[in-house]
Order: sequence, then C-alpha cells, then structure tokens
Amino acid sequence: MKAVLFNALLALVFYCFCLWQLHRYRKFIPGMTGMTISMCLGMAAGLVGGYLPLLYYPTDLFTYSLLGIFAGGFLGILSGTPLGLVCVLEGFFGGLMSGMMGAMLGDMISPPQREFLFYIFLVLLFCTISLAIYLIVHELFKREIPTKLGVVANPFYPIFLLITLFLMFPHNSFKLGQPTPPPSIVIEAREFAYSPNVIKLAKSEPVKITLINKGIQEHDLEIKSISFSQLQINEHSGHVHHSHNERNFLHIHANPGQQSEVIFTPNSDGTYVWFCTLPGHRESGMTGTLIVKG
Ligand SMILES: [Cu+2]
Repeated sequence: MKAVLFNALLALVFYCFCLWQLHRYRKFIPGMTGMTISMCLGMAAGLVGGYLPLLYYPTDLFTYSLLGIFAGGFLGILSGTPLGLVCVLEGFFGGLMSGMMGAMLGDMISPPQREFLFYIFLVLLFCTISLAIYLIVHELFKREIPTKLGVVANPFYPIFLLITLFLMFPHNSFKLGQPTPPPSIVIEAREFAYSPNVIKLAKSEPVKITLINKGIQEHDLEIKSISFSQLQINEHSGHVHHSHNERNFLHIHANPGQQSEVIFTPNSDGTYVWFCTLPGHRESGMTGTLIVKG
C-alpha cells in the first residue's frame, strides 16, 4: 500500500510540474493543442483521482461515485486552468467523466486486483503528462526557443520512462486473473444451534462462509444491517448469485444434509447478530454473533 501512495505522490509531482510548464509557455501553445492537452490531462488525472479513494476508504458505490466526480472534476479544472477558460471547461468535463468511471470500475473489481488496475491508470497518467510536455517542446522548437524540456524529445526518454514505470510496478500485488481464494469458515446448523456461534472477520477482506445443515429440518442464516460488498452465493440448488453492489442484508439457506456457501467482503466494523429465520428457530436458540474488526 505504501508503494502505491508513493507512486501516486510521484505522479502528483510530475503533474504539478506539467501544469507549471503549461502556465509558463501558454503564449506559445495554439488553441487546439491547448484544448487537447487539457482534455487528455483532465481525463488521465481524473481516472487516478476517482480511483484513489477506493484503495483507502472502503465504502459504498454511491460515495465512491461522488468522490470520483469531485476528485475528477477538480483535477480536470486544474488541468485546464493554465490555458484559459475553454480549456478549463474541456478539462472539467473530461475529468468529471473519467473520475466517475474510475470509481465505478474500481468498485466492480475484487480488492486484490485493485492495485494492479491503479498502476495501469498511473502509467496512463505518466504517458499523458510526457506527451503534453512533448507538445509544448514541439511548439518551442518551431519557434527556436531553447528549453531544457527538450529532454522529452530525446529518443532515450521513452526508454527512461519504461524503466521508471517498471520499477514502480507493485510487484507484490500482481495477481492478474487469479485472485487468492478467500479464507473459509464453516458453520454447522442443527436443531437448534449453530456451531461455532461466534465468528470474527477482518474488515475489507473477502471471506467464504459455508453453512452445513447437519439437522433434520431446513435451516438458514441471516444477518441484517451489515455493510458488505462483492457478494457471491452458491446454494446447493446449483444457481449462483452474484452482486457487486453494496448490500446490507445477507441470507443463505441449506436443506437437511446439504450446504450453501457465501463469499463476501465486510465493509465496516461492528458486532452483528445472525439467526435462523425459520419459525421458532431463533427463539429456540439458533442465533450467533459476527464480529468485524479493521
Ligand atoms: Cu433453523
């Protein structure tokens, strides 16, 4: 996680440097070029800005989307500011859209793969900034104005950029295509108790809970008012439910001698009560406690 934050800070420094250069040479940048730069910068920075809250602040899709819109819109405005009002508009809408996209996309991706996608967005931002600086240099060269920025026009620059980006790669989070299976917890149900009846989970970490019905009646397990995401239910009937959206209601059911599984990621700390919803079962003692800790 620290490596991610460091990379994001590096990108921010590079981004601010680019804004400063845009401001410094704004007189030499033609309108169309300026608008293109603002839009590209706004979009690339918006993606990163909209995505970043996901990595540090697990909450619901609505909040992610709002944060994404604000972060993206803000970075978009910033991207156009050095070049004037039209560019501000251009940057703002580009940033707003991609901030929202980044937040929504991140929410749909399972947590172990989030860092990898963030890295791809950072690469995009670094390349966009380099391209923007190259466009400035191109205008300066045309007017034969000497500049140290000319280094980006050097054929070695792309090689330098590639090596830097490779070194920034979050090597420990490379789990493309195969997320690690979540830890598994087995709960047995019979008349009229669960075993175990207290379980502890870590916040923001996916977990698989298997309900095995060892009794002679149907049983289920329900938790109300719990914040979680990335829900996947495998019931014995064979159908699999998927939901990537935030929910607050968890329910699995198992017939006698059968089992059901649920995979989910708890999102907030707390102590929750679970129980069997079959008539009379809760009253007869079919309850348990789930403790979520960050
Ligand atoms: Cu029951």
